[in-house]
Amino acid sequence: MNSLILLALALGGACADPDSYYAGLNVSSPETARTSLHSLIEGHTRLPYTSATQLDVWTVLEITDEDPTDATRIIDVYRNQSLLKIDRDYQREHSWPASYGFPNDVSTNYPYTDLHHLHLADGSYNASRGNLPFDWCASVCDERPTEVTNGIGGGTGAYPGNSNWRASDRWEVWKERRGDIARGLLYMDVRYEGGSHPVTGVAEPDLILTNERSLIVTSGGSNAAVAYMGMLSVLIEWHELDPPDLRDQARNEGACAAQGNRNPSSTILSLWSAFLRAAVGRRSLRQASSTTLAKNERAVVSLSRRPQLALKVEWFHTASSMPRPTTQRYSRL
Ligand SMILES: [Ca+2]
Ligand SMILES: [Ca+2]
Repeated sequence: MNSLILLALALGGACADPDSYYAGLNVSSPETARTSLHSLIEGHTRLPYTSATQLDVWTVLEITDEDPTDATRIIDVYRNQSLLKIDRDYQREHSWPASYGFPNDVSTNYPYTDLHHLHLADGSYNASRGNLPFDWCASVCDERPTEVTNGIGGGTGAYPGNSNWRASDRWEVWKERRGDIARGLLYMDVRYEGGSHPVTGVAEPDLILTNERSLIVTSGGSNAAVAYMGMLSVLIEWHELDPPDLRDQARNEGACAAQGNRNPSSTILSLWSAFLRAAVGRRSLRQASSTTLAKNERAVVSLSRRPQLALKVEWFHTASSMPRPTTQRYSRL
């Protein structure tokens, strides 16, 4: 029995049954879907970032990011190395940089230790990424190659290959992990909507994904009321190009077992994609008038509840590369 299952069995609770977890979802409109999703995923239990006596972020990440072929090792997110846990020669990467909205490791800071957006990362790559927004990096970029681990990664010299790419204003995640990163940030946008934690009453920031670079600024001192990260259109694209797989599911289950809430983007792919395009994108457009969605795409979403939690989603692409109108139907994974 692997470490993740042991952790889930030990902690159980809200994570035992996804259908029950999402039973309160109201999909009557994209807006109510967003609001009800937020209600379902807010109020999680905060783990300490580092603790000698309690379950902490280190322990859970070393389970969720475990090398599936060797339980004594982890695989780091950007360099794709398999590294021994006992050496702990890696760092904890805030994919939503803590400097954008929640800078300090204090006991009242929920996003700082939120497992859904934390990954284990090679220290030099973590430093190179810094707090750069995520974006495509097709020209004038430096390569940060991956290593071959379990048959994926490796190779250098040609864009995009299997490499991460960096410029002074952007970081492009390599192809196997770009969806993983995107889903963490998409979760953060919906999880943190301002207001206060429903159990502890602690004030929380409103974290918002945007395409407007001028909004993405560091926040000193304590948590910001509102903070931005991007690029929204790219992250939605990455989520769809690199959909959830067994690693994402393991991460979701492990994080939920530990802190008590799920990342819907790893569970309800179809709803999440359509919902983001319609609700997150639309809201972001209202807040930043110069923001545009990627590639002329416009979502028209129809969500309906079939028996149980099965969801039907249709949307019409207006991208020039696709027939129009095109209807795609998805069911819940
Ligand atoms: Ca992936
Ligand atoms: Ca938000």
